[in-house]
Amino acid sequence: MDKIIKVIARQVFDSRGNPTVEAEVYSSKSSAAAICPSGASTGTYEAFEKRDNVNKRYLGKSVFKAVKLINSEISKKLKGCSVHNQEKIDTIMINLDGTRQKTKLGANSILAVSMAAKKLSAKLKKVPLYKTFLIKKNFQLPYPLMNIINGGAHANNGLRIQEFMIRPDKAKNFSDAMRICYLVIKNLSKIIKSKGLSTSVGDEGGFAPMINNNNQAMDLIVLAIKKSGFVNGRDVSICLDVAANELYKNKKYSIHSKKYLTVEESIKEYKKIIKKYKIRSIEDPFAENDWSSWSKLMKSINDVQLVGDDLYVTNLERLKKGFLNLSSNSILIKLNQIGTVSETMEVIKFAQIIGFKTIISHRSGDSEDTFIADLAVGTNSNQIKTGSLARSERVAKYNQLIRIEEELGKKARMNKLH
Ligand code: 2PG
Ligand code: MG
Repeated sequence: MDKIIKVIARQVFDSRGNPTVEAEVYSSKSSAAAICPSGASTGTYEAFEKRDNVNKRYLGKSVFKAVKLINSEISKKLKGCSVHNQEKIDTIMINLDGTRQKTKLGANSILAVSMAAKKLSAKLKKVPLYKTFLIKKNFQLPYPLMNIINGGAHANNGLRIQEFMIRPDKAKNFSDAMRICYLVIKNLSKIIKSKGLSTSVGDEGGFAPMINNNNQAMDLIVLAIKKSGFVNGRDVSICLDVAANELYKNKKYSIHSKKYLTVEESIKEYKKIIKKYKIRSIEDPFAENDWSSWSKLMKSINDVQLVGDDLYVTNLERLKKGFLNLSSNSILIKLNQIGTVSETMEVIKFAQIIGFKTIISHRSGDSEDTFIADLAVGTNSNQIKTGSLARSERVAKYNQLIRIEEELGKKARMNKLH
């Protein structure tokens, strides 16, 4: 039996330059490491991210306490446990923590260990990581949701909506999906430049030009799609992450302009832009506790993917509530919102049983770790959201999917959108 002999951790840095946790799990034969990502527009109900807070040497952001907990308590508890028993490993850590939101150990320490153990198990079994999740054959590649214009908390341009994404709906395979996105992004760059705007990028690799009007951003994307020889809404579609938690005050929303509108008025505006820009997917259109507005929107639109991110925070209880309330039809999956691989798998399984689309996602603060690319294929998740074709921490996930597609060869299939 392959047993864990020790776990060690260290403080490394994420793509925003902030400290984060890397954990390395050892058996007698081998070891594997994983890095925990970190969000900016976080939901209230996410699992807790442990930072030192008082350590002025790192502006309070260091993670030495989390690292120490892994090196001492977690390592001691996991010693002797089978590397291949992921549920047991995760349960031991969940129990050791003992809190609802993992506030004692921190989800950043627990998740880094959980992912590293999963990687080590695959390595020892000599199988690719993606083959160790739900699906054992007939693997499907996800559609990329590429965030090509950044706003909200991910840029400082004043754009209300956080993410303007494209999805290559008519892609024949994953490499073709990459080619389509590549063309649109390169044309978008030219268009932005020709308007005298900056082509520098935001936290997720999308352009962050100094424009502050949602429609202006979408006009640029429509033009780029057209210039690339594609039809908006058919070959490529525009998808949004509103991250509406950040735009909510006194039951009103400032999504569509700086002005705060009622829910009814906001829905009216949503319907207008859905029609005008042929938007196929909207994530977090309303705030995390505003369940009734989600259901109102669900009832008033057809054929649009409504994705719960801050609403569900990859949490089974919240997903069940959303299902019963008819709040959405899709869920964004982020490992560090819940804190272990096993709990993430439980949520994905349930979501797929109730007919929700599962979309695997990066965080705005991410790393070279490509775990989520394998997770997307290994769960036949419909889409993956991992930024634009810029910044290596984003591109790394896409490159891993290209490798997986190549390895699957003729057996590789693209997921189905409808
Ligand atoms: C989101 C994510 C990832 P963050 O809101 O979907 O794009 O952002 O990691 O900042 O929460
Ligand atoms: Mg989101």
